[in-house]
Amino acid sequence: MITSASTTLLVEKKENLLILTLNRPEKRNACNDELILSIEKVFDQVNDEIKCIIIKGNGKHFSAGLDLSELKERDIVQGLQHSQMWHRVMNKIQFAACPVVAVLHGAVVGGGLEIASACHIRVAEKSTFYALPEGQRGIFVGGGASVRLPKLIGVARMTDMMLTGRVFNADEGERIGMAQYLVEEGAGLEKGIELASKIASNAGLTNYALTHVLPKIVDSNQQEGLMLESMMAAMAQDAPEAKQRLKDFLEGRAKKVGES
Ligand code: 1HE
Repeated sequence: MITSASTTLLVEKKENLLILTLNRPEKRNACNDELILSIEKVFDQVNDEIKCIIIKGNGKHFSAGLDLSELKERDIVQGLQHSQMWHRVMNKIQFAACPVVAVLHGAVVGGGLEIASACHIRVAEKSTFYALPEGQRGIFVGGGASVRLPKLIGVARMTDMMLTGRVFNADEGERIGMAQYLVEEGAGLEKGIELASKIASNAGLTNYALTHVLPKIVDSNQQEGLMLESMMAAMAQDAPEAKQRLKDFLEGRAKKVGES
């Protein structure tokens, strides 16, 4: 059984899905070390039984980011180590054993946006807003936003958010690539579960290729990227599950594109 080390993170198993809830609503799910390390402990326990993970927030907001009350008297080395601790945990989300869906509402700011951008798919309810208040607080992002966020929204938009404190609302966020799905208030979890169930029905190797190999292809130069793609394509098509799925389609047993 997968368990949480702290009440700041709730864990619920729903068939082959795992639903994680950031649970410090009185502090707007501000992420203290206890919460971040609890996320790591849960991801360390994920086994083959779990096919997709959902992360959401309890209360009015997804997350207010780093718990600023813990950012007091760190020296430079401690600051580096703290940022690298976040990097380690965000990598565990991005390179988890299965895909991860974020369900967003309210504030998705600072470190909250870093958690969301480490996930593979983002569903946003209408109340969602995105910001990087680090710029105004006199600090810098430290949880991987400078690597992951420009891939979603572009360098210029991230720079604007930090230089000017620009806040994007849910509609704008969906248009610029923060979230792939925009849903009515309160409908995020249902949509997240619907998507997670589809993801869970894919061949494991396809999901692995998308979450572990695609990011490496994107970070490669063209020649290396194309070779990685060819190798992944060859491995995927050779798997018995792929052969069965292709046979099912050719013999009329599989769904057509667009059929649910
Ligand atoms: C907090 C935090 C926090 C709330 N750390 N305690 N993040 C920020 O700069 C965002 C700061 N937070 C806000 O702008 C607002 O709280 C919200 C817009 C997110 C929500 O507003 P609201 O009106 O719903 O809540 P609130 O009344 O502001 O906050 C409720 C309580 O949560 C209050 O504490 P209380 O004891 O007075 O009740 C707040 O102090 C507390 N709280 N946000 C600590 N962030 C890996 S590096 C990442 C770097 C960053 O993430 S920097 C960005 C930090």
